Amino acid sequence: MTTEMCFQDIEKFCKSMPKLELHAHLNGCISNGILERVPVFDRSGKNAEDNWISHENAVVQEKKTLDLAECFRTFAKIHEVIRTPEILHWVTTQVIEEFWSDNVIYLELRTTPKKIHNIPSKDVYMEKVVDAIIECQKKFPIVVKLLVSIDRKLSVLEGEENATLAIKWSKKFPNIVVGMDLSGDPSKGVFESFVPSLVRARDSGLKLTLHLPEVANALEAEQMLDFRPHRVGHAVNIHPDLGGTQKLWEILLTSRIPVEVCLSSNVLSKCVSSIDEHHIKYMQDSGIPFVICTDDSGVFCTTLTNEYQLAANTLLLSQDELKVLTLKSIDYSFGSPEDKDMLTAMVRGWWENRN
Ligand code: 6MZ
Repeated sequence: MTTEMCFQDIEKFCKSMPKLELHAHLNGCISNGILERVPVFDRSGKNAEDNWISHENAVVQEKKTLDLAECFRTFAKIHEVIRTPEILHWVTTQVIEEFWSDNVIYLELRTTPKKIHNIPSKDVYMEKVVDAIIECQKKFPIVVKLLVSIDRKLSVLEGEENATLAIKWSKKFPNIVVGMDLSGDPSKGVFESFVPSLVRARDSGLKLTLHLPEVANALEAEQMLDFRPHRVGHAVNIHPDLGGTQKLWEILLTSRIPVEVCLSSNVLSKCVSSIDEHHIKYMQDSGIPFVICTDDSGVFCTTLTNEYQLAANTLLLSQDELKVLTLKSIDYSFGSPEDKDMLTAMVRGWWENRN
C-alpha cells in the first residue's frame, strides 16, 4: 500500500469497496456464526426454534492452521450438519447474506450436489440452493451465480451425473447456473477421467474452472492448463521457485487463463509456507491475470475484505490498483454481458463518488 493510506485505513477501505467473489465453496463458507445458529426444522419444514442441532463436531475452525488433509476432514464434519433440504436452504441464505454484508455485489458459489442424510436426491440439493439464491437476490442487492462442482474423489459415473445436472439446471435457470468446477482432495481421483463430463458441460455453454492440484503434480497441472478452462483455482506449485517448473509457469503465462487466488486458504492449509512466499507476487510481476477470492471463508475464518487487505499489503497496492483489480474481476467472472455492464457501472460509480 502506498503512503496514500495508513495501515488501519486499509481494512475500512477494502470493506467499503464493492467486491466480486469468484471462488467460494458453499459448505466451506459456512462460518462458525452460521453453524452456531443452525436451526432444526420440524417435519412441516418450519423452524423449531427451541431445538438446536448439536454441531460440536463441526466447529473445528478456530485452529490457526490446518493441513490440507485436516481441511478435508473439516468439510466432512460440516457435511454432517447439512442433514435436511431445509437446513441446506437456510445455510445457503446465510452464506449469501454474510457475503452481502461484506459488500460483495457479485458472488459465484460452487458446490457438489449431494444425496446425503435426509436430502433425497441431487436434484433436491440443486433446488434448495437455487431457491435460496433466488430468495436472496430479491432481498439483497447482490448477483449470485452457481457453479456445479465435481469433487474429484467421485466416480466417473457421478462426475457424469453432475455434468448432466449442471446442464439440466442451467437450461432451467440460465441466469443462475452458469458453470462447473473440478475441486476436492488433490490426492484423490484423476483429472483425465472427468474430461468427457467437463467437455460435455463446456459444449453446452457452461463455463469451467479447475482447481490446479494443490499438491505438486506437474503432469496433471499441464493437462489441466492444456484443457484451456475459463479460469483455474490456486495455481500453487506452478512457479519453478515454488514447487513447479519453468515449463508450467510459461504455459500458465502464455495461456492468459485467470487464476483465482486464495491467500489465507493457501497459507492456512500449508500449501504455501507463508504469505511472503506466495506466488501472487510472481503473478503480479509477470502480468498473469488473477482475482482475489476467499475459497472457504468459514473454514479459514476470513472475508473477502480480509483477502483484499492481505493482497494490498503483500503487493503494496495503491487505491487505483485496487480499483483495477476489482474491474478485472468483472471481466473474469462468468456473468452475462448484461451482468458485466451493470457491475462495471456500479463499481465505477462507487469509485467516482467516494470521498
Ligand atoms: C480443493 C476444496 C477446497 O462442495 O460441499 N473444496 N477442494 N481444495 C480446497 N482448498 C482448501 N476447499 C473446498 O464445499 C466443500 C467442498 O469444496 C471442495 C471440497 O470438495 C469440499 O468438500 P461443498 O459446498
